[in-house]
Amino acid sequence: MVKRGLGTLLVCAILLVMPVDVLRAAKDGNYQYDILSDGTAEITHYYQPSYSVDHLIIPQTIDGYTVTSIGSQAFSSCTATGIAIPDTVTRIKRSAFFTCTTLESVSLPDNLKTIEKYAFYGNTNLKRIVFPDALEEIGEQAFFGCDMLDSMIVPNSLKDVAWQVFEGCDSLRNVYYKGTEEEWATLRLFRSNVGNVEMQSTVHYKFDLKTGDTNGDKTINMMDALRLYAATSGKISSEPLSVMLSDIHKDAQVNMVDALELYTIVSGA
Ligand SMILES: [Ca+2]
Ligand SMILES: [Ca+2]
Repeated sequence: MVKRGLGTLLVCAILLVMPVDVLRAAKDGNYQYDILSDGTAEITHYYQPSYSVDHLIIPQTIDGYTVTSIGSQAFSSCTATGIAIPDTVTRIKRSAFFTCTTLESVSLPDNLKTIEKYAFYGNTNLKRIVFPDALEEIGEQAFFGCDMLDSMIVPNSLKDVAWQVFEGCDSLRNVYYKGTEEEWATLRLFRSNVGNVEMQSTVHYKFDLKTGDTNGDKTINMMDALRLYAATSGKISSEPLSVMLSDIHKDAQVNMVDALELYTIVSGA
């Protein structure tokens, strides 16, 4: 009787430690994933292929399930130079892209709300980052040691910033903030950083350059498409800001494909 009681207790204990929001796990190609309780998918592991992948585009759906979450450590030590995360993703979990030391550019999803702790920790080649307008929180040391990061765009939707998010980002020089100076002061983005990241970088307030507005005149038209074409075909030297905001095709690289896509959009073709 006691034995049976213990058995029941053990089963209960096992059920208690099982994650309740995961219905089942599966694998499709290079991606291992869990199906969450809302019927969407979380990528839990990426199996790197034997051939090198330069620019990795993470799919919006796997086996018909919409990808909404990048799981803990899913892409840690990934060797791609660019990664595009689909707009369906709202959460990037702890250490998801931990020490991806070859990663130079990442395209974050438009609907991203949360970047958990250590998410991009030690991405020593990451140069720029555009945080999307939906972003609300960034966890501790999320970009710790990204020592090539030189500029970033920060939305005023961001409210919750943990400590030492940009510790060791010694190359950071320009922060383009979409809010006011007063909002910036309450955000405390560089909270608890030990180094002098805050002192050496300039914050530009009320930044409102839109994606695709490559000449910065507040409208997006054929002139922008032509300018982007010229920039990506080497006819004019590209400006960092318009480059940062010209990944129309969202594959973590700015090239002639983006110019053609912008041309198609503005010409209504
Ligand atoms: Ca324009
Ligand atoms: Ca692109």
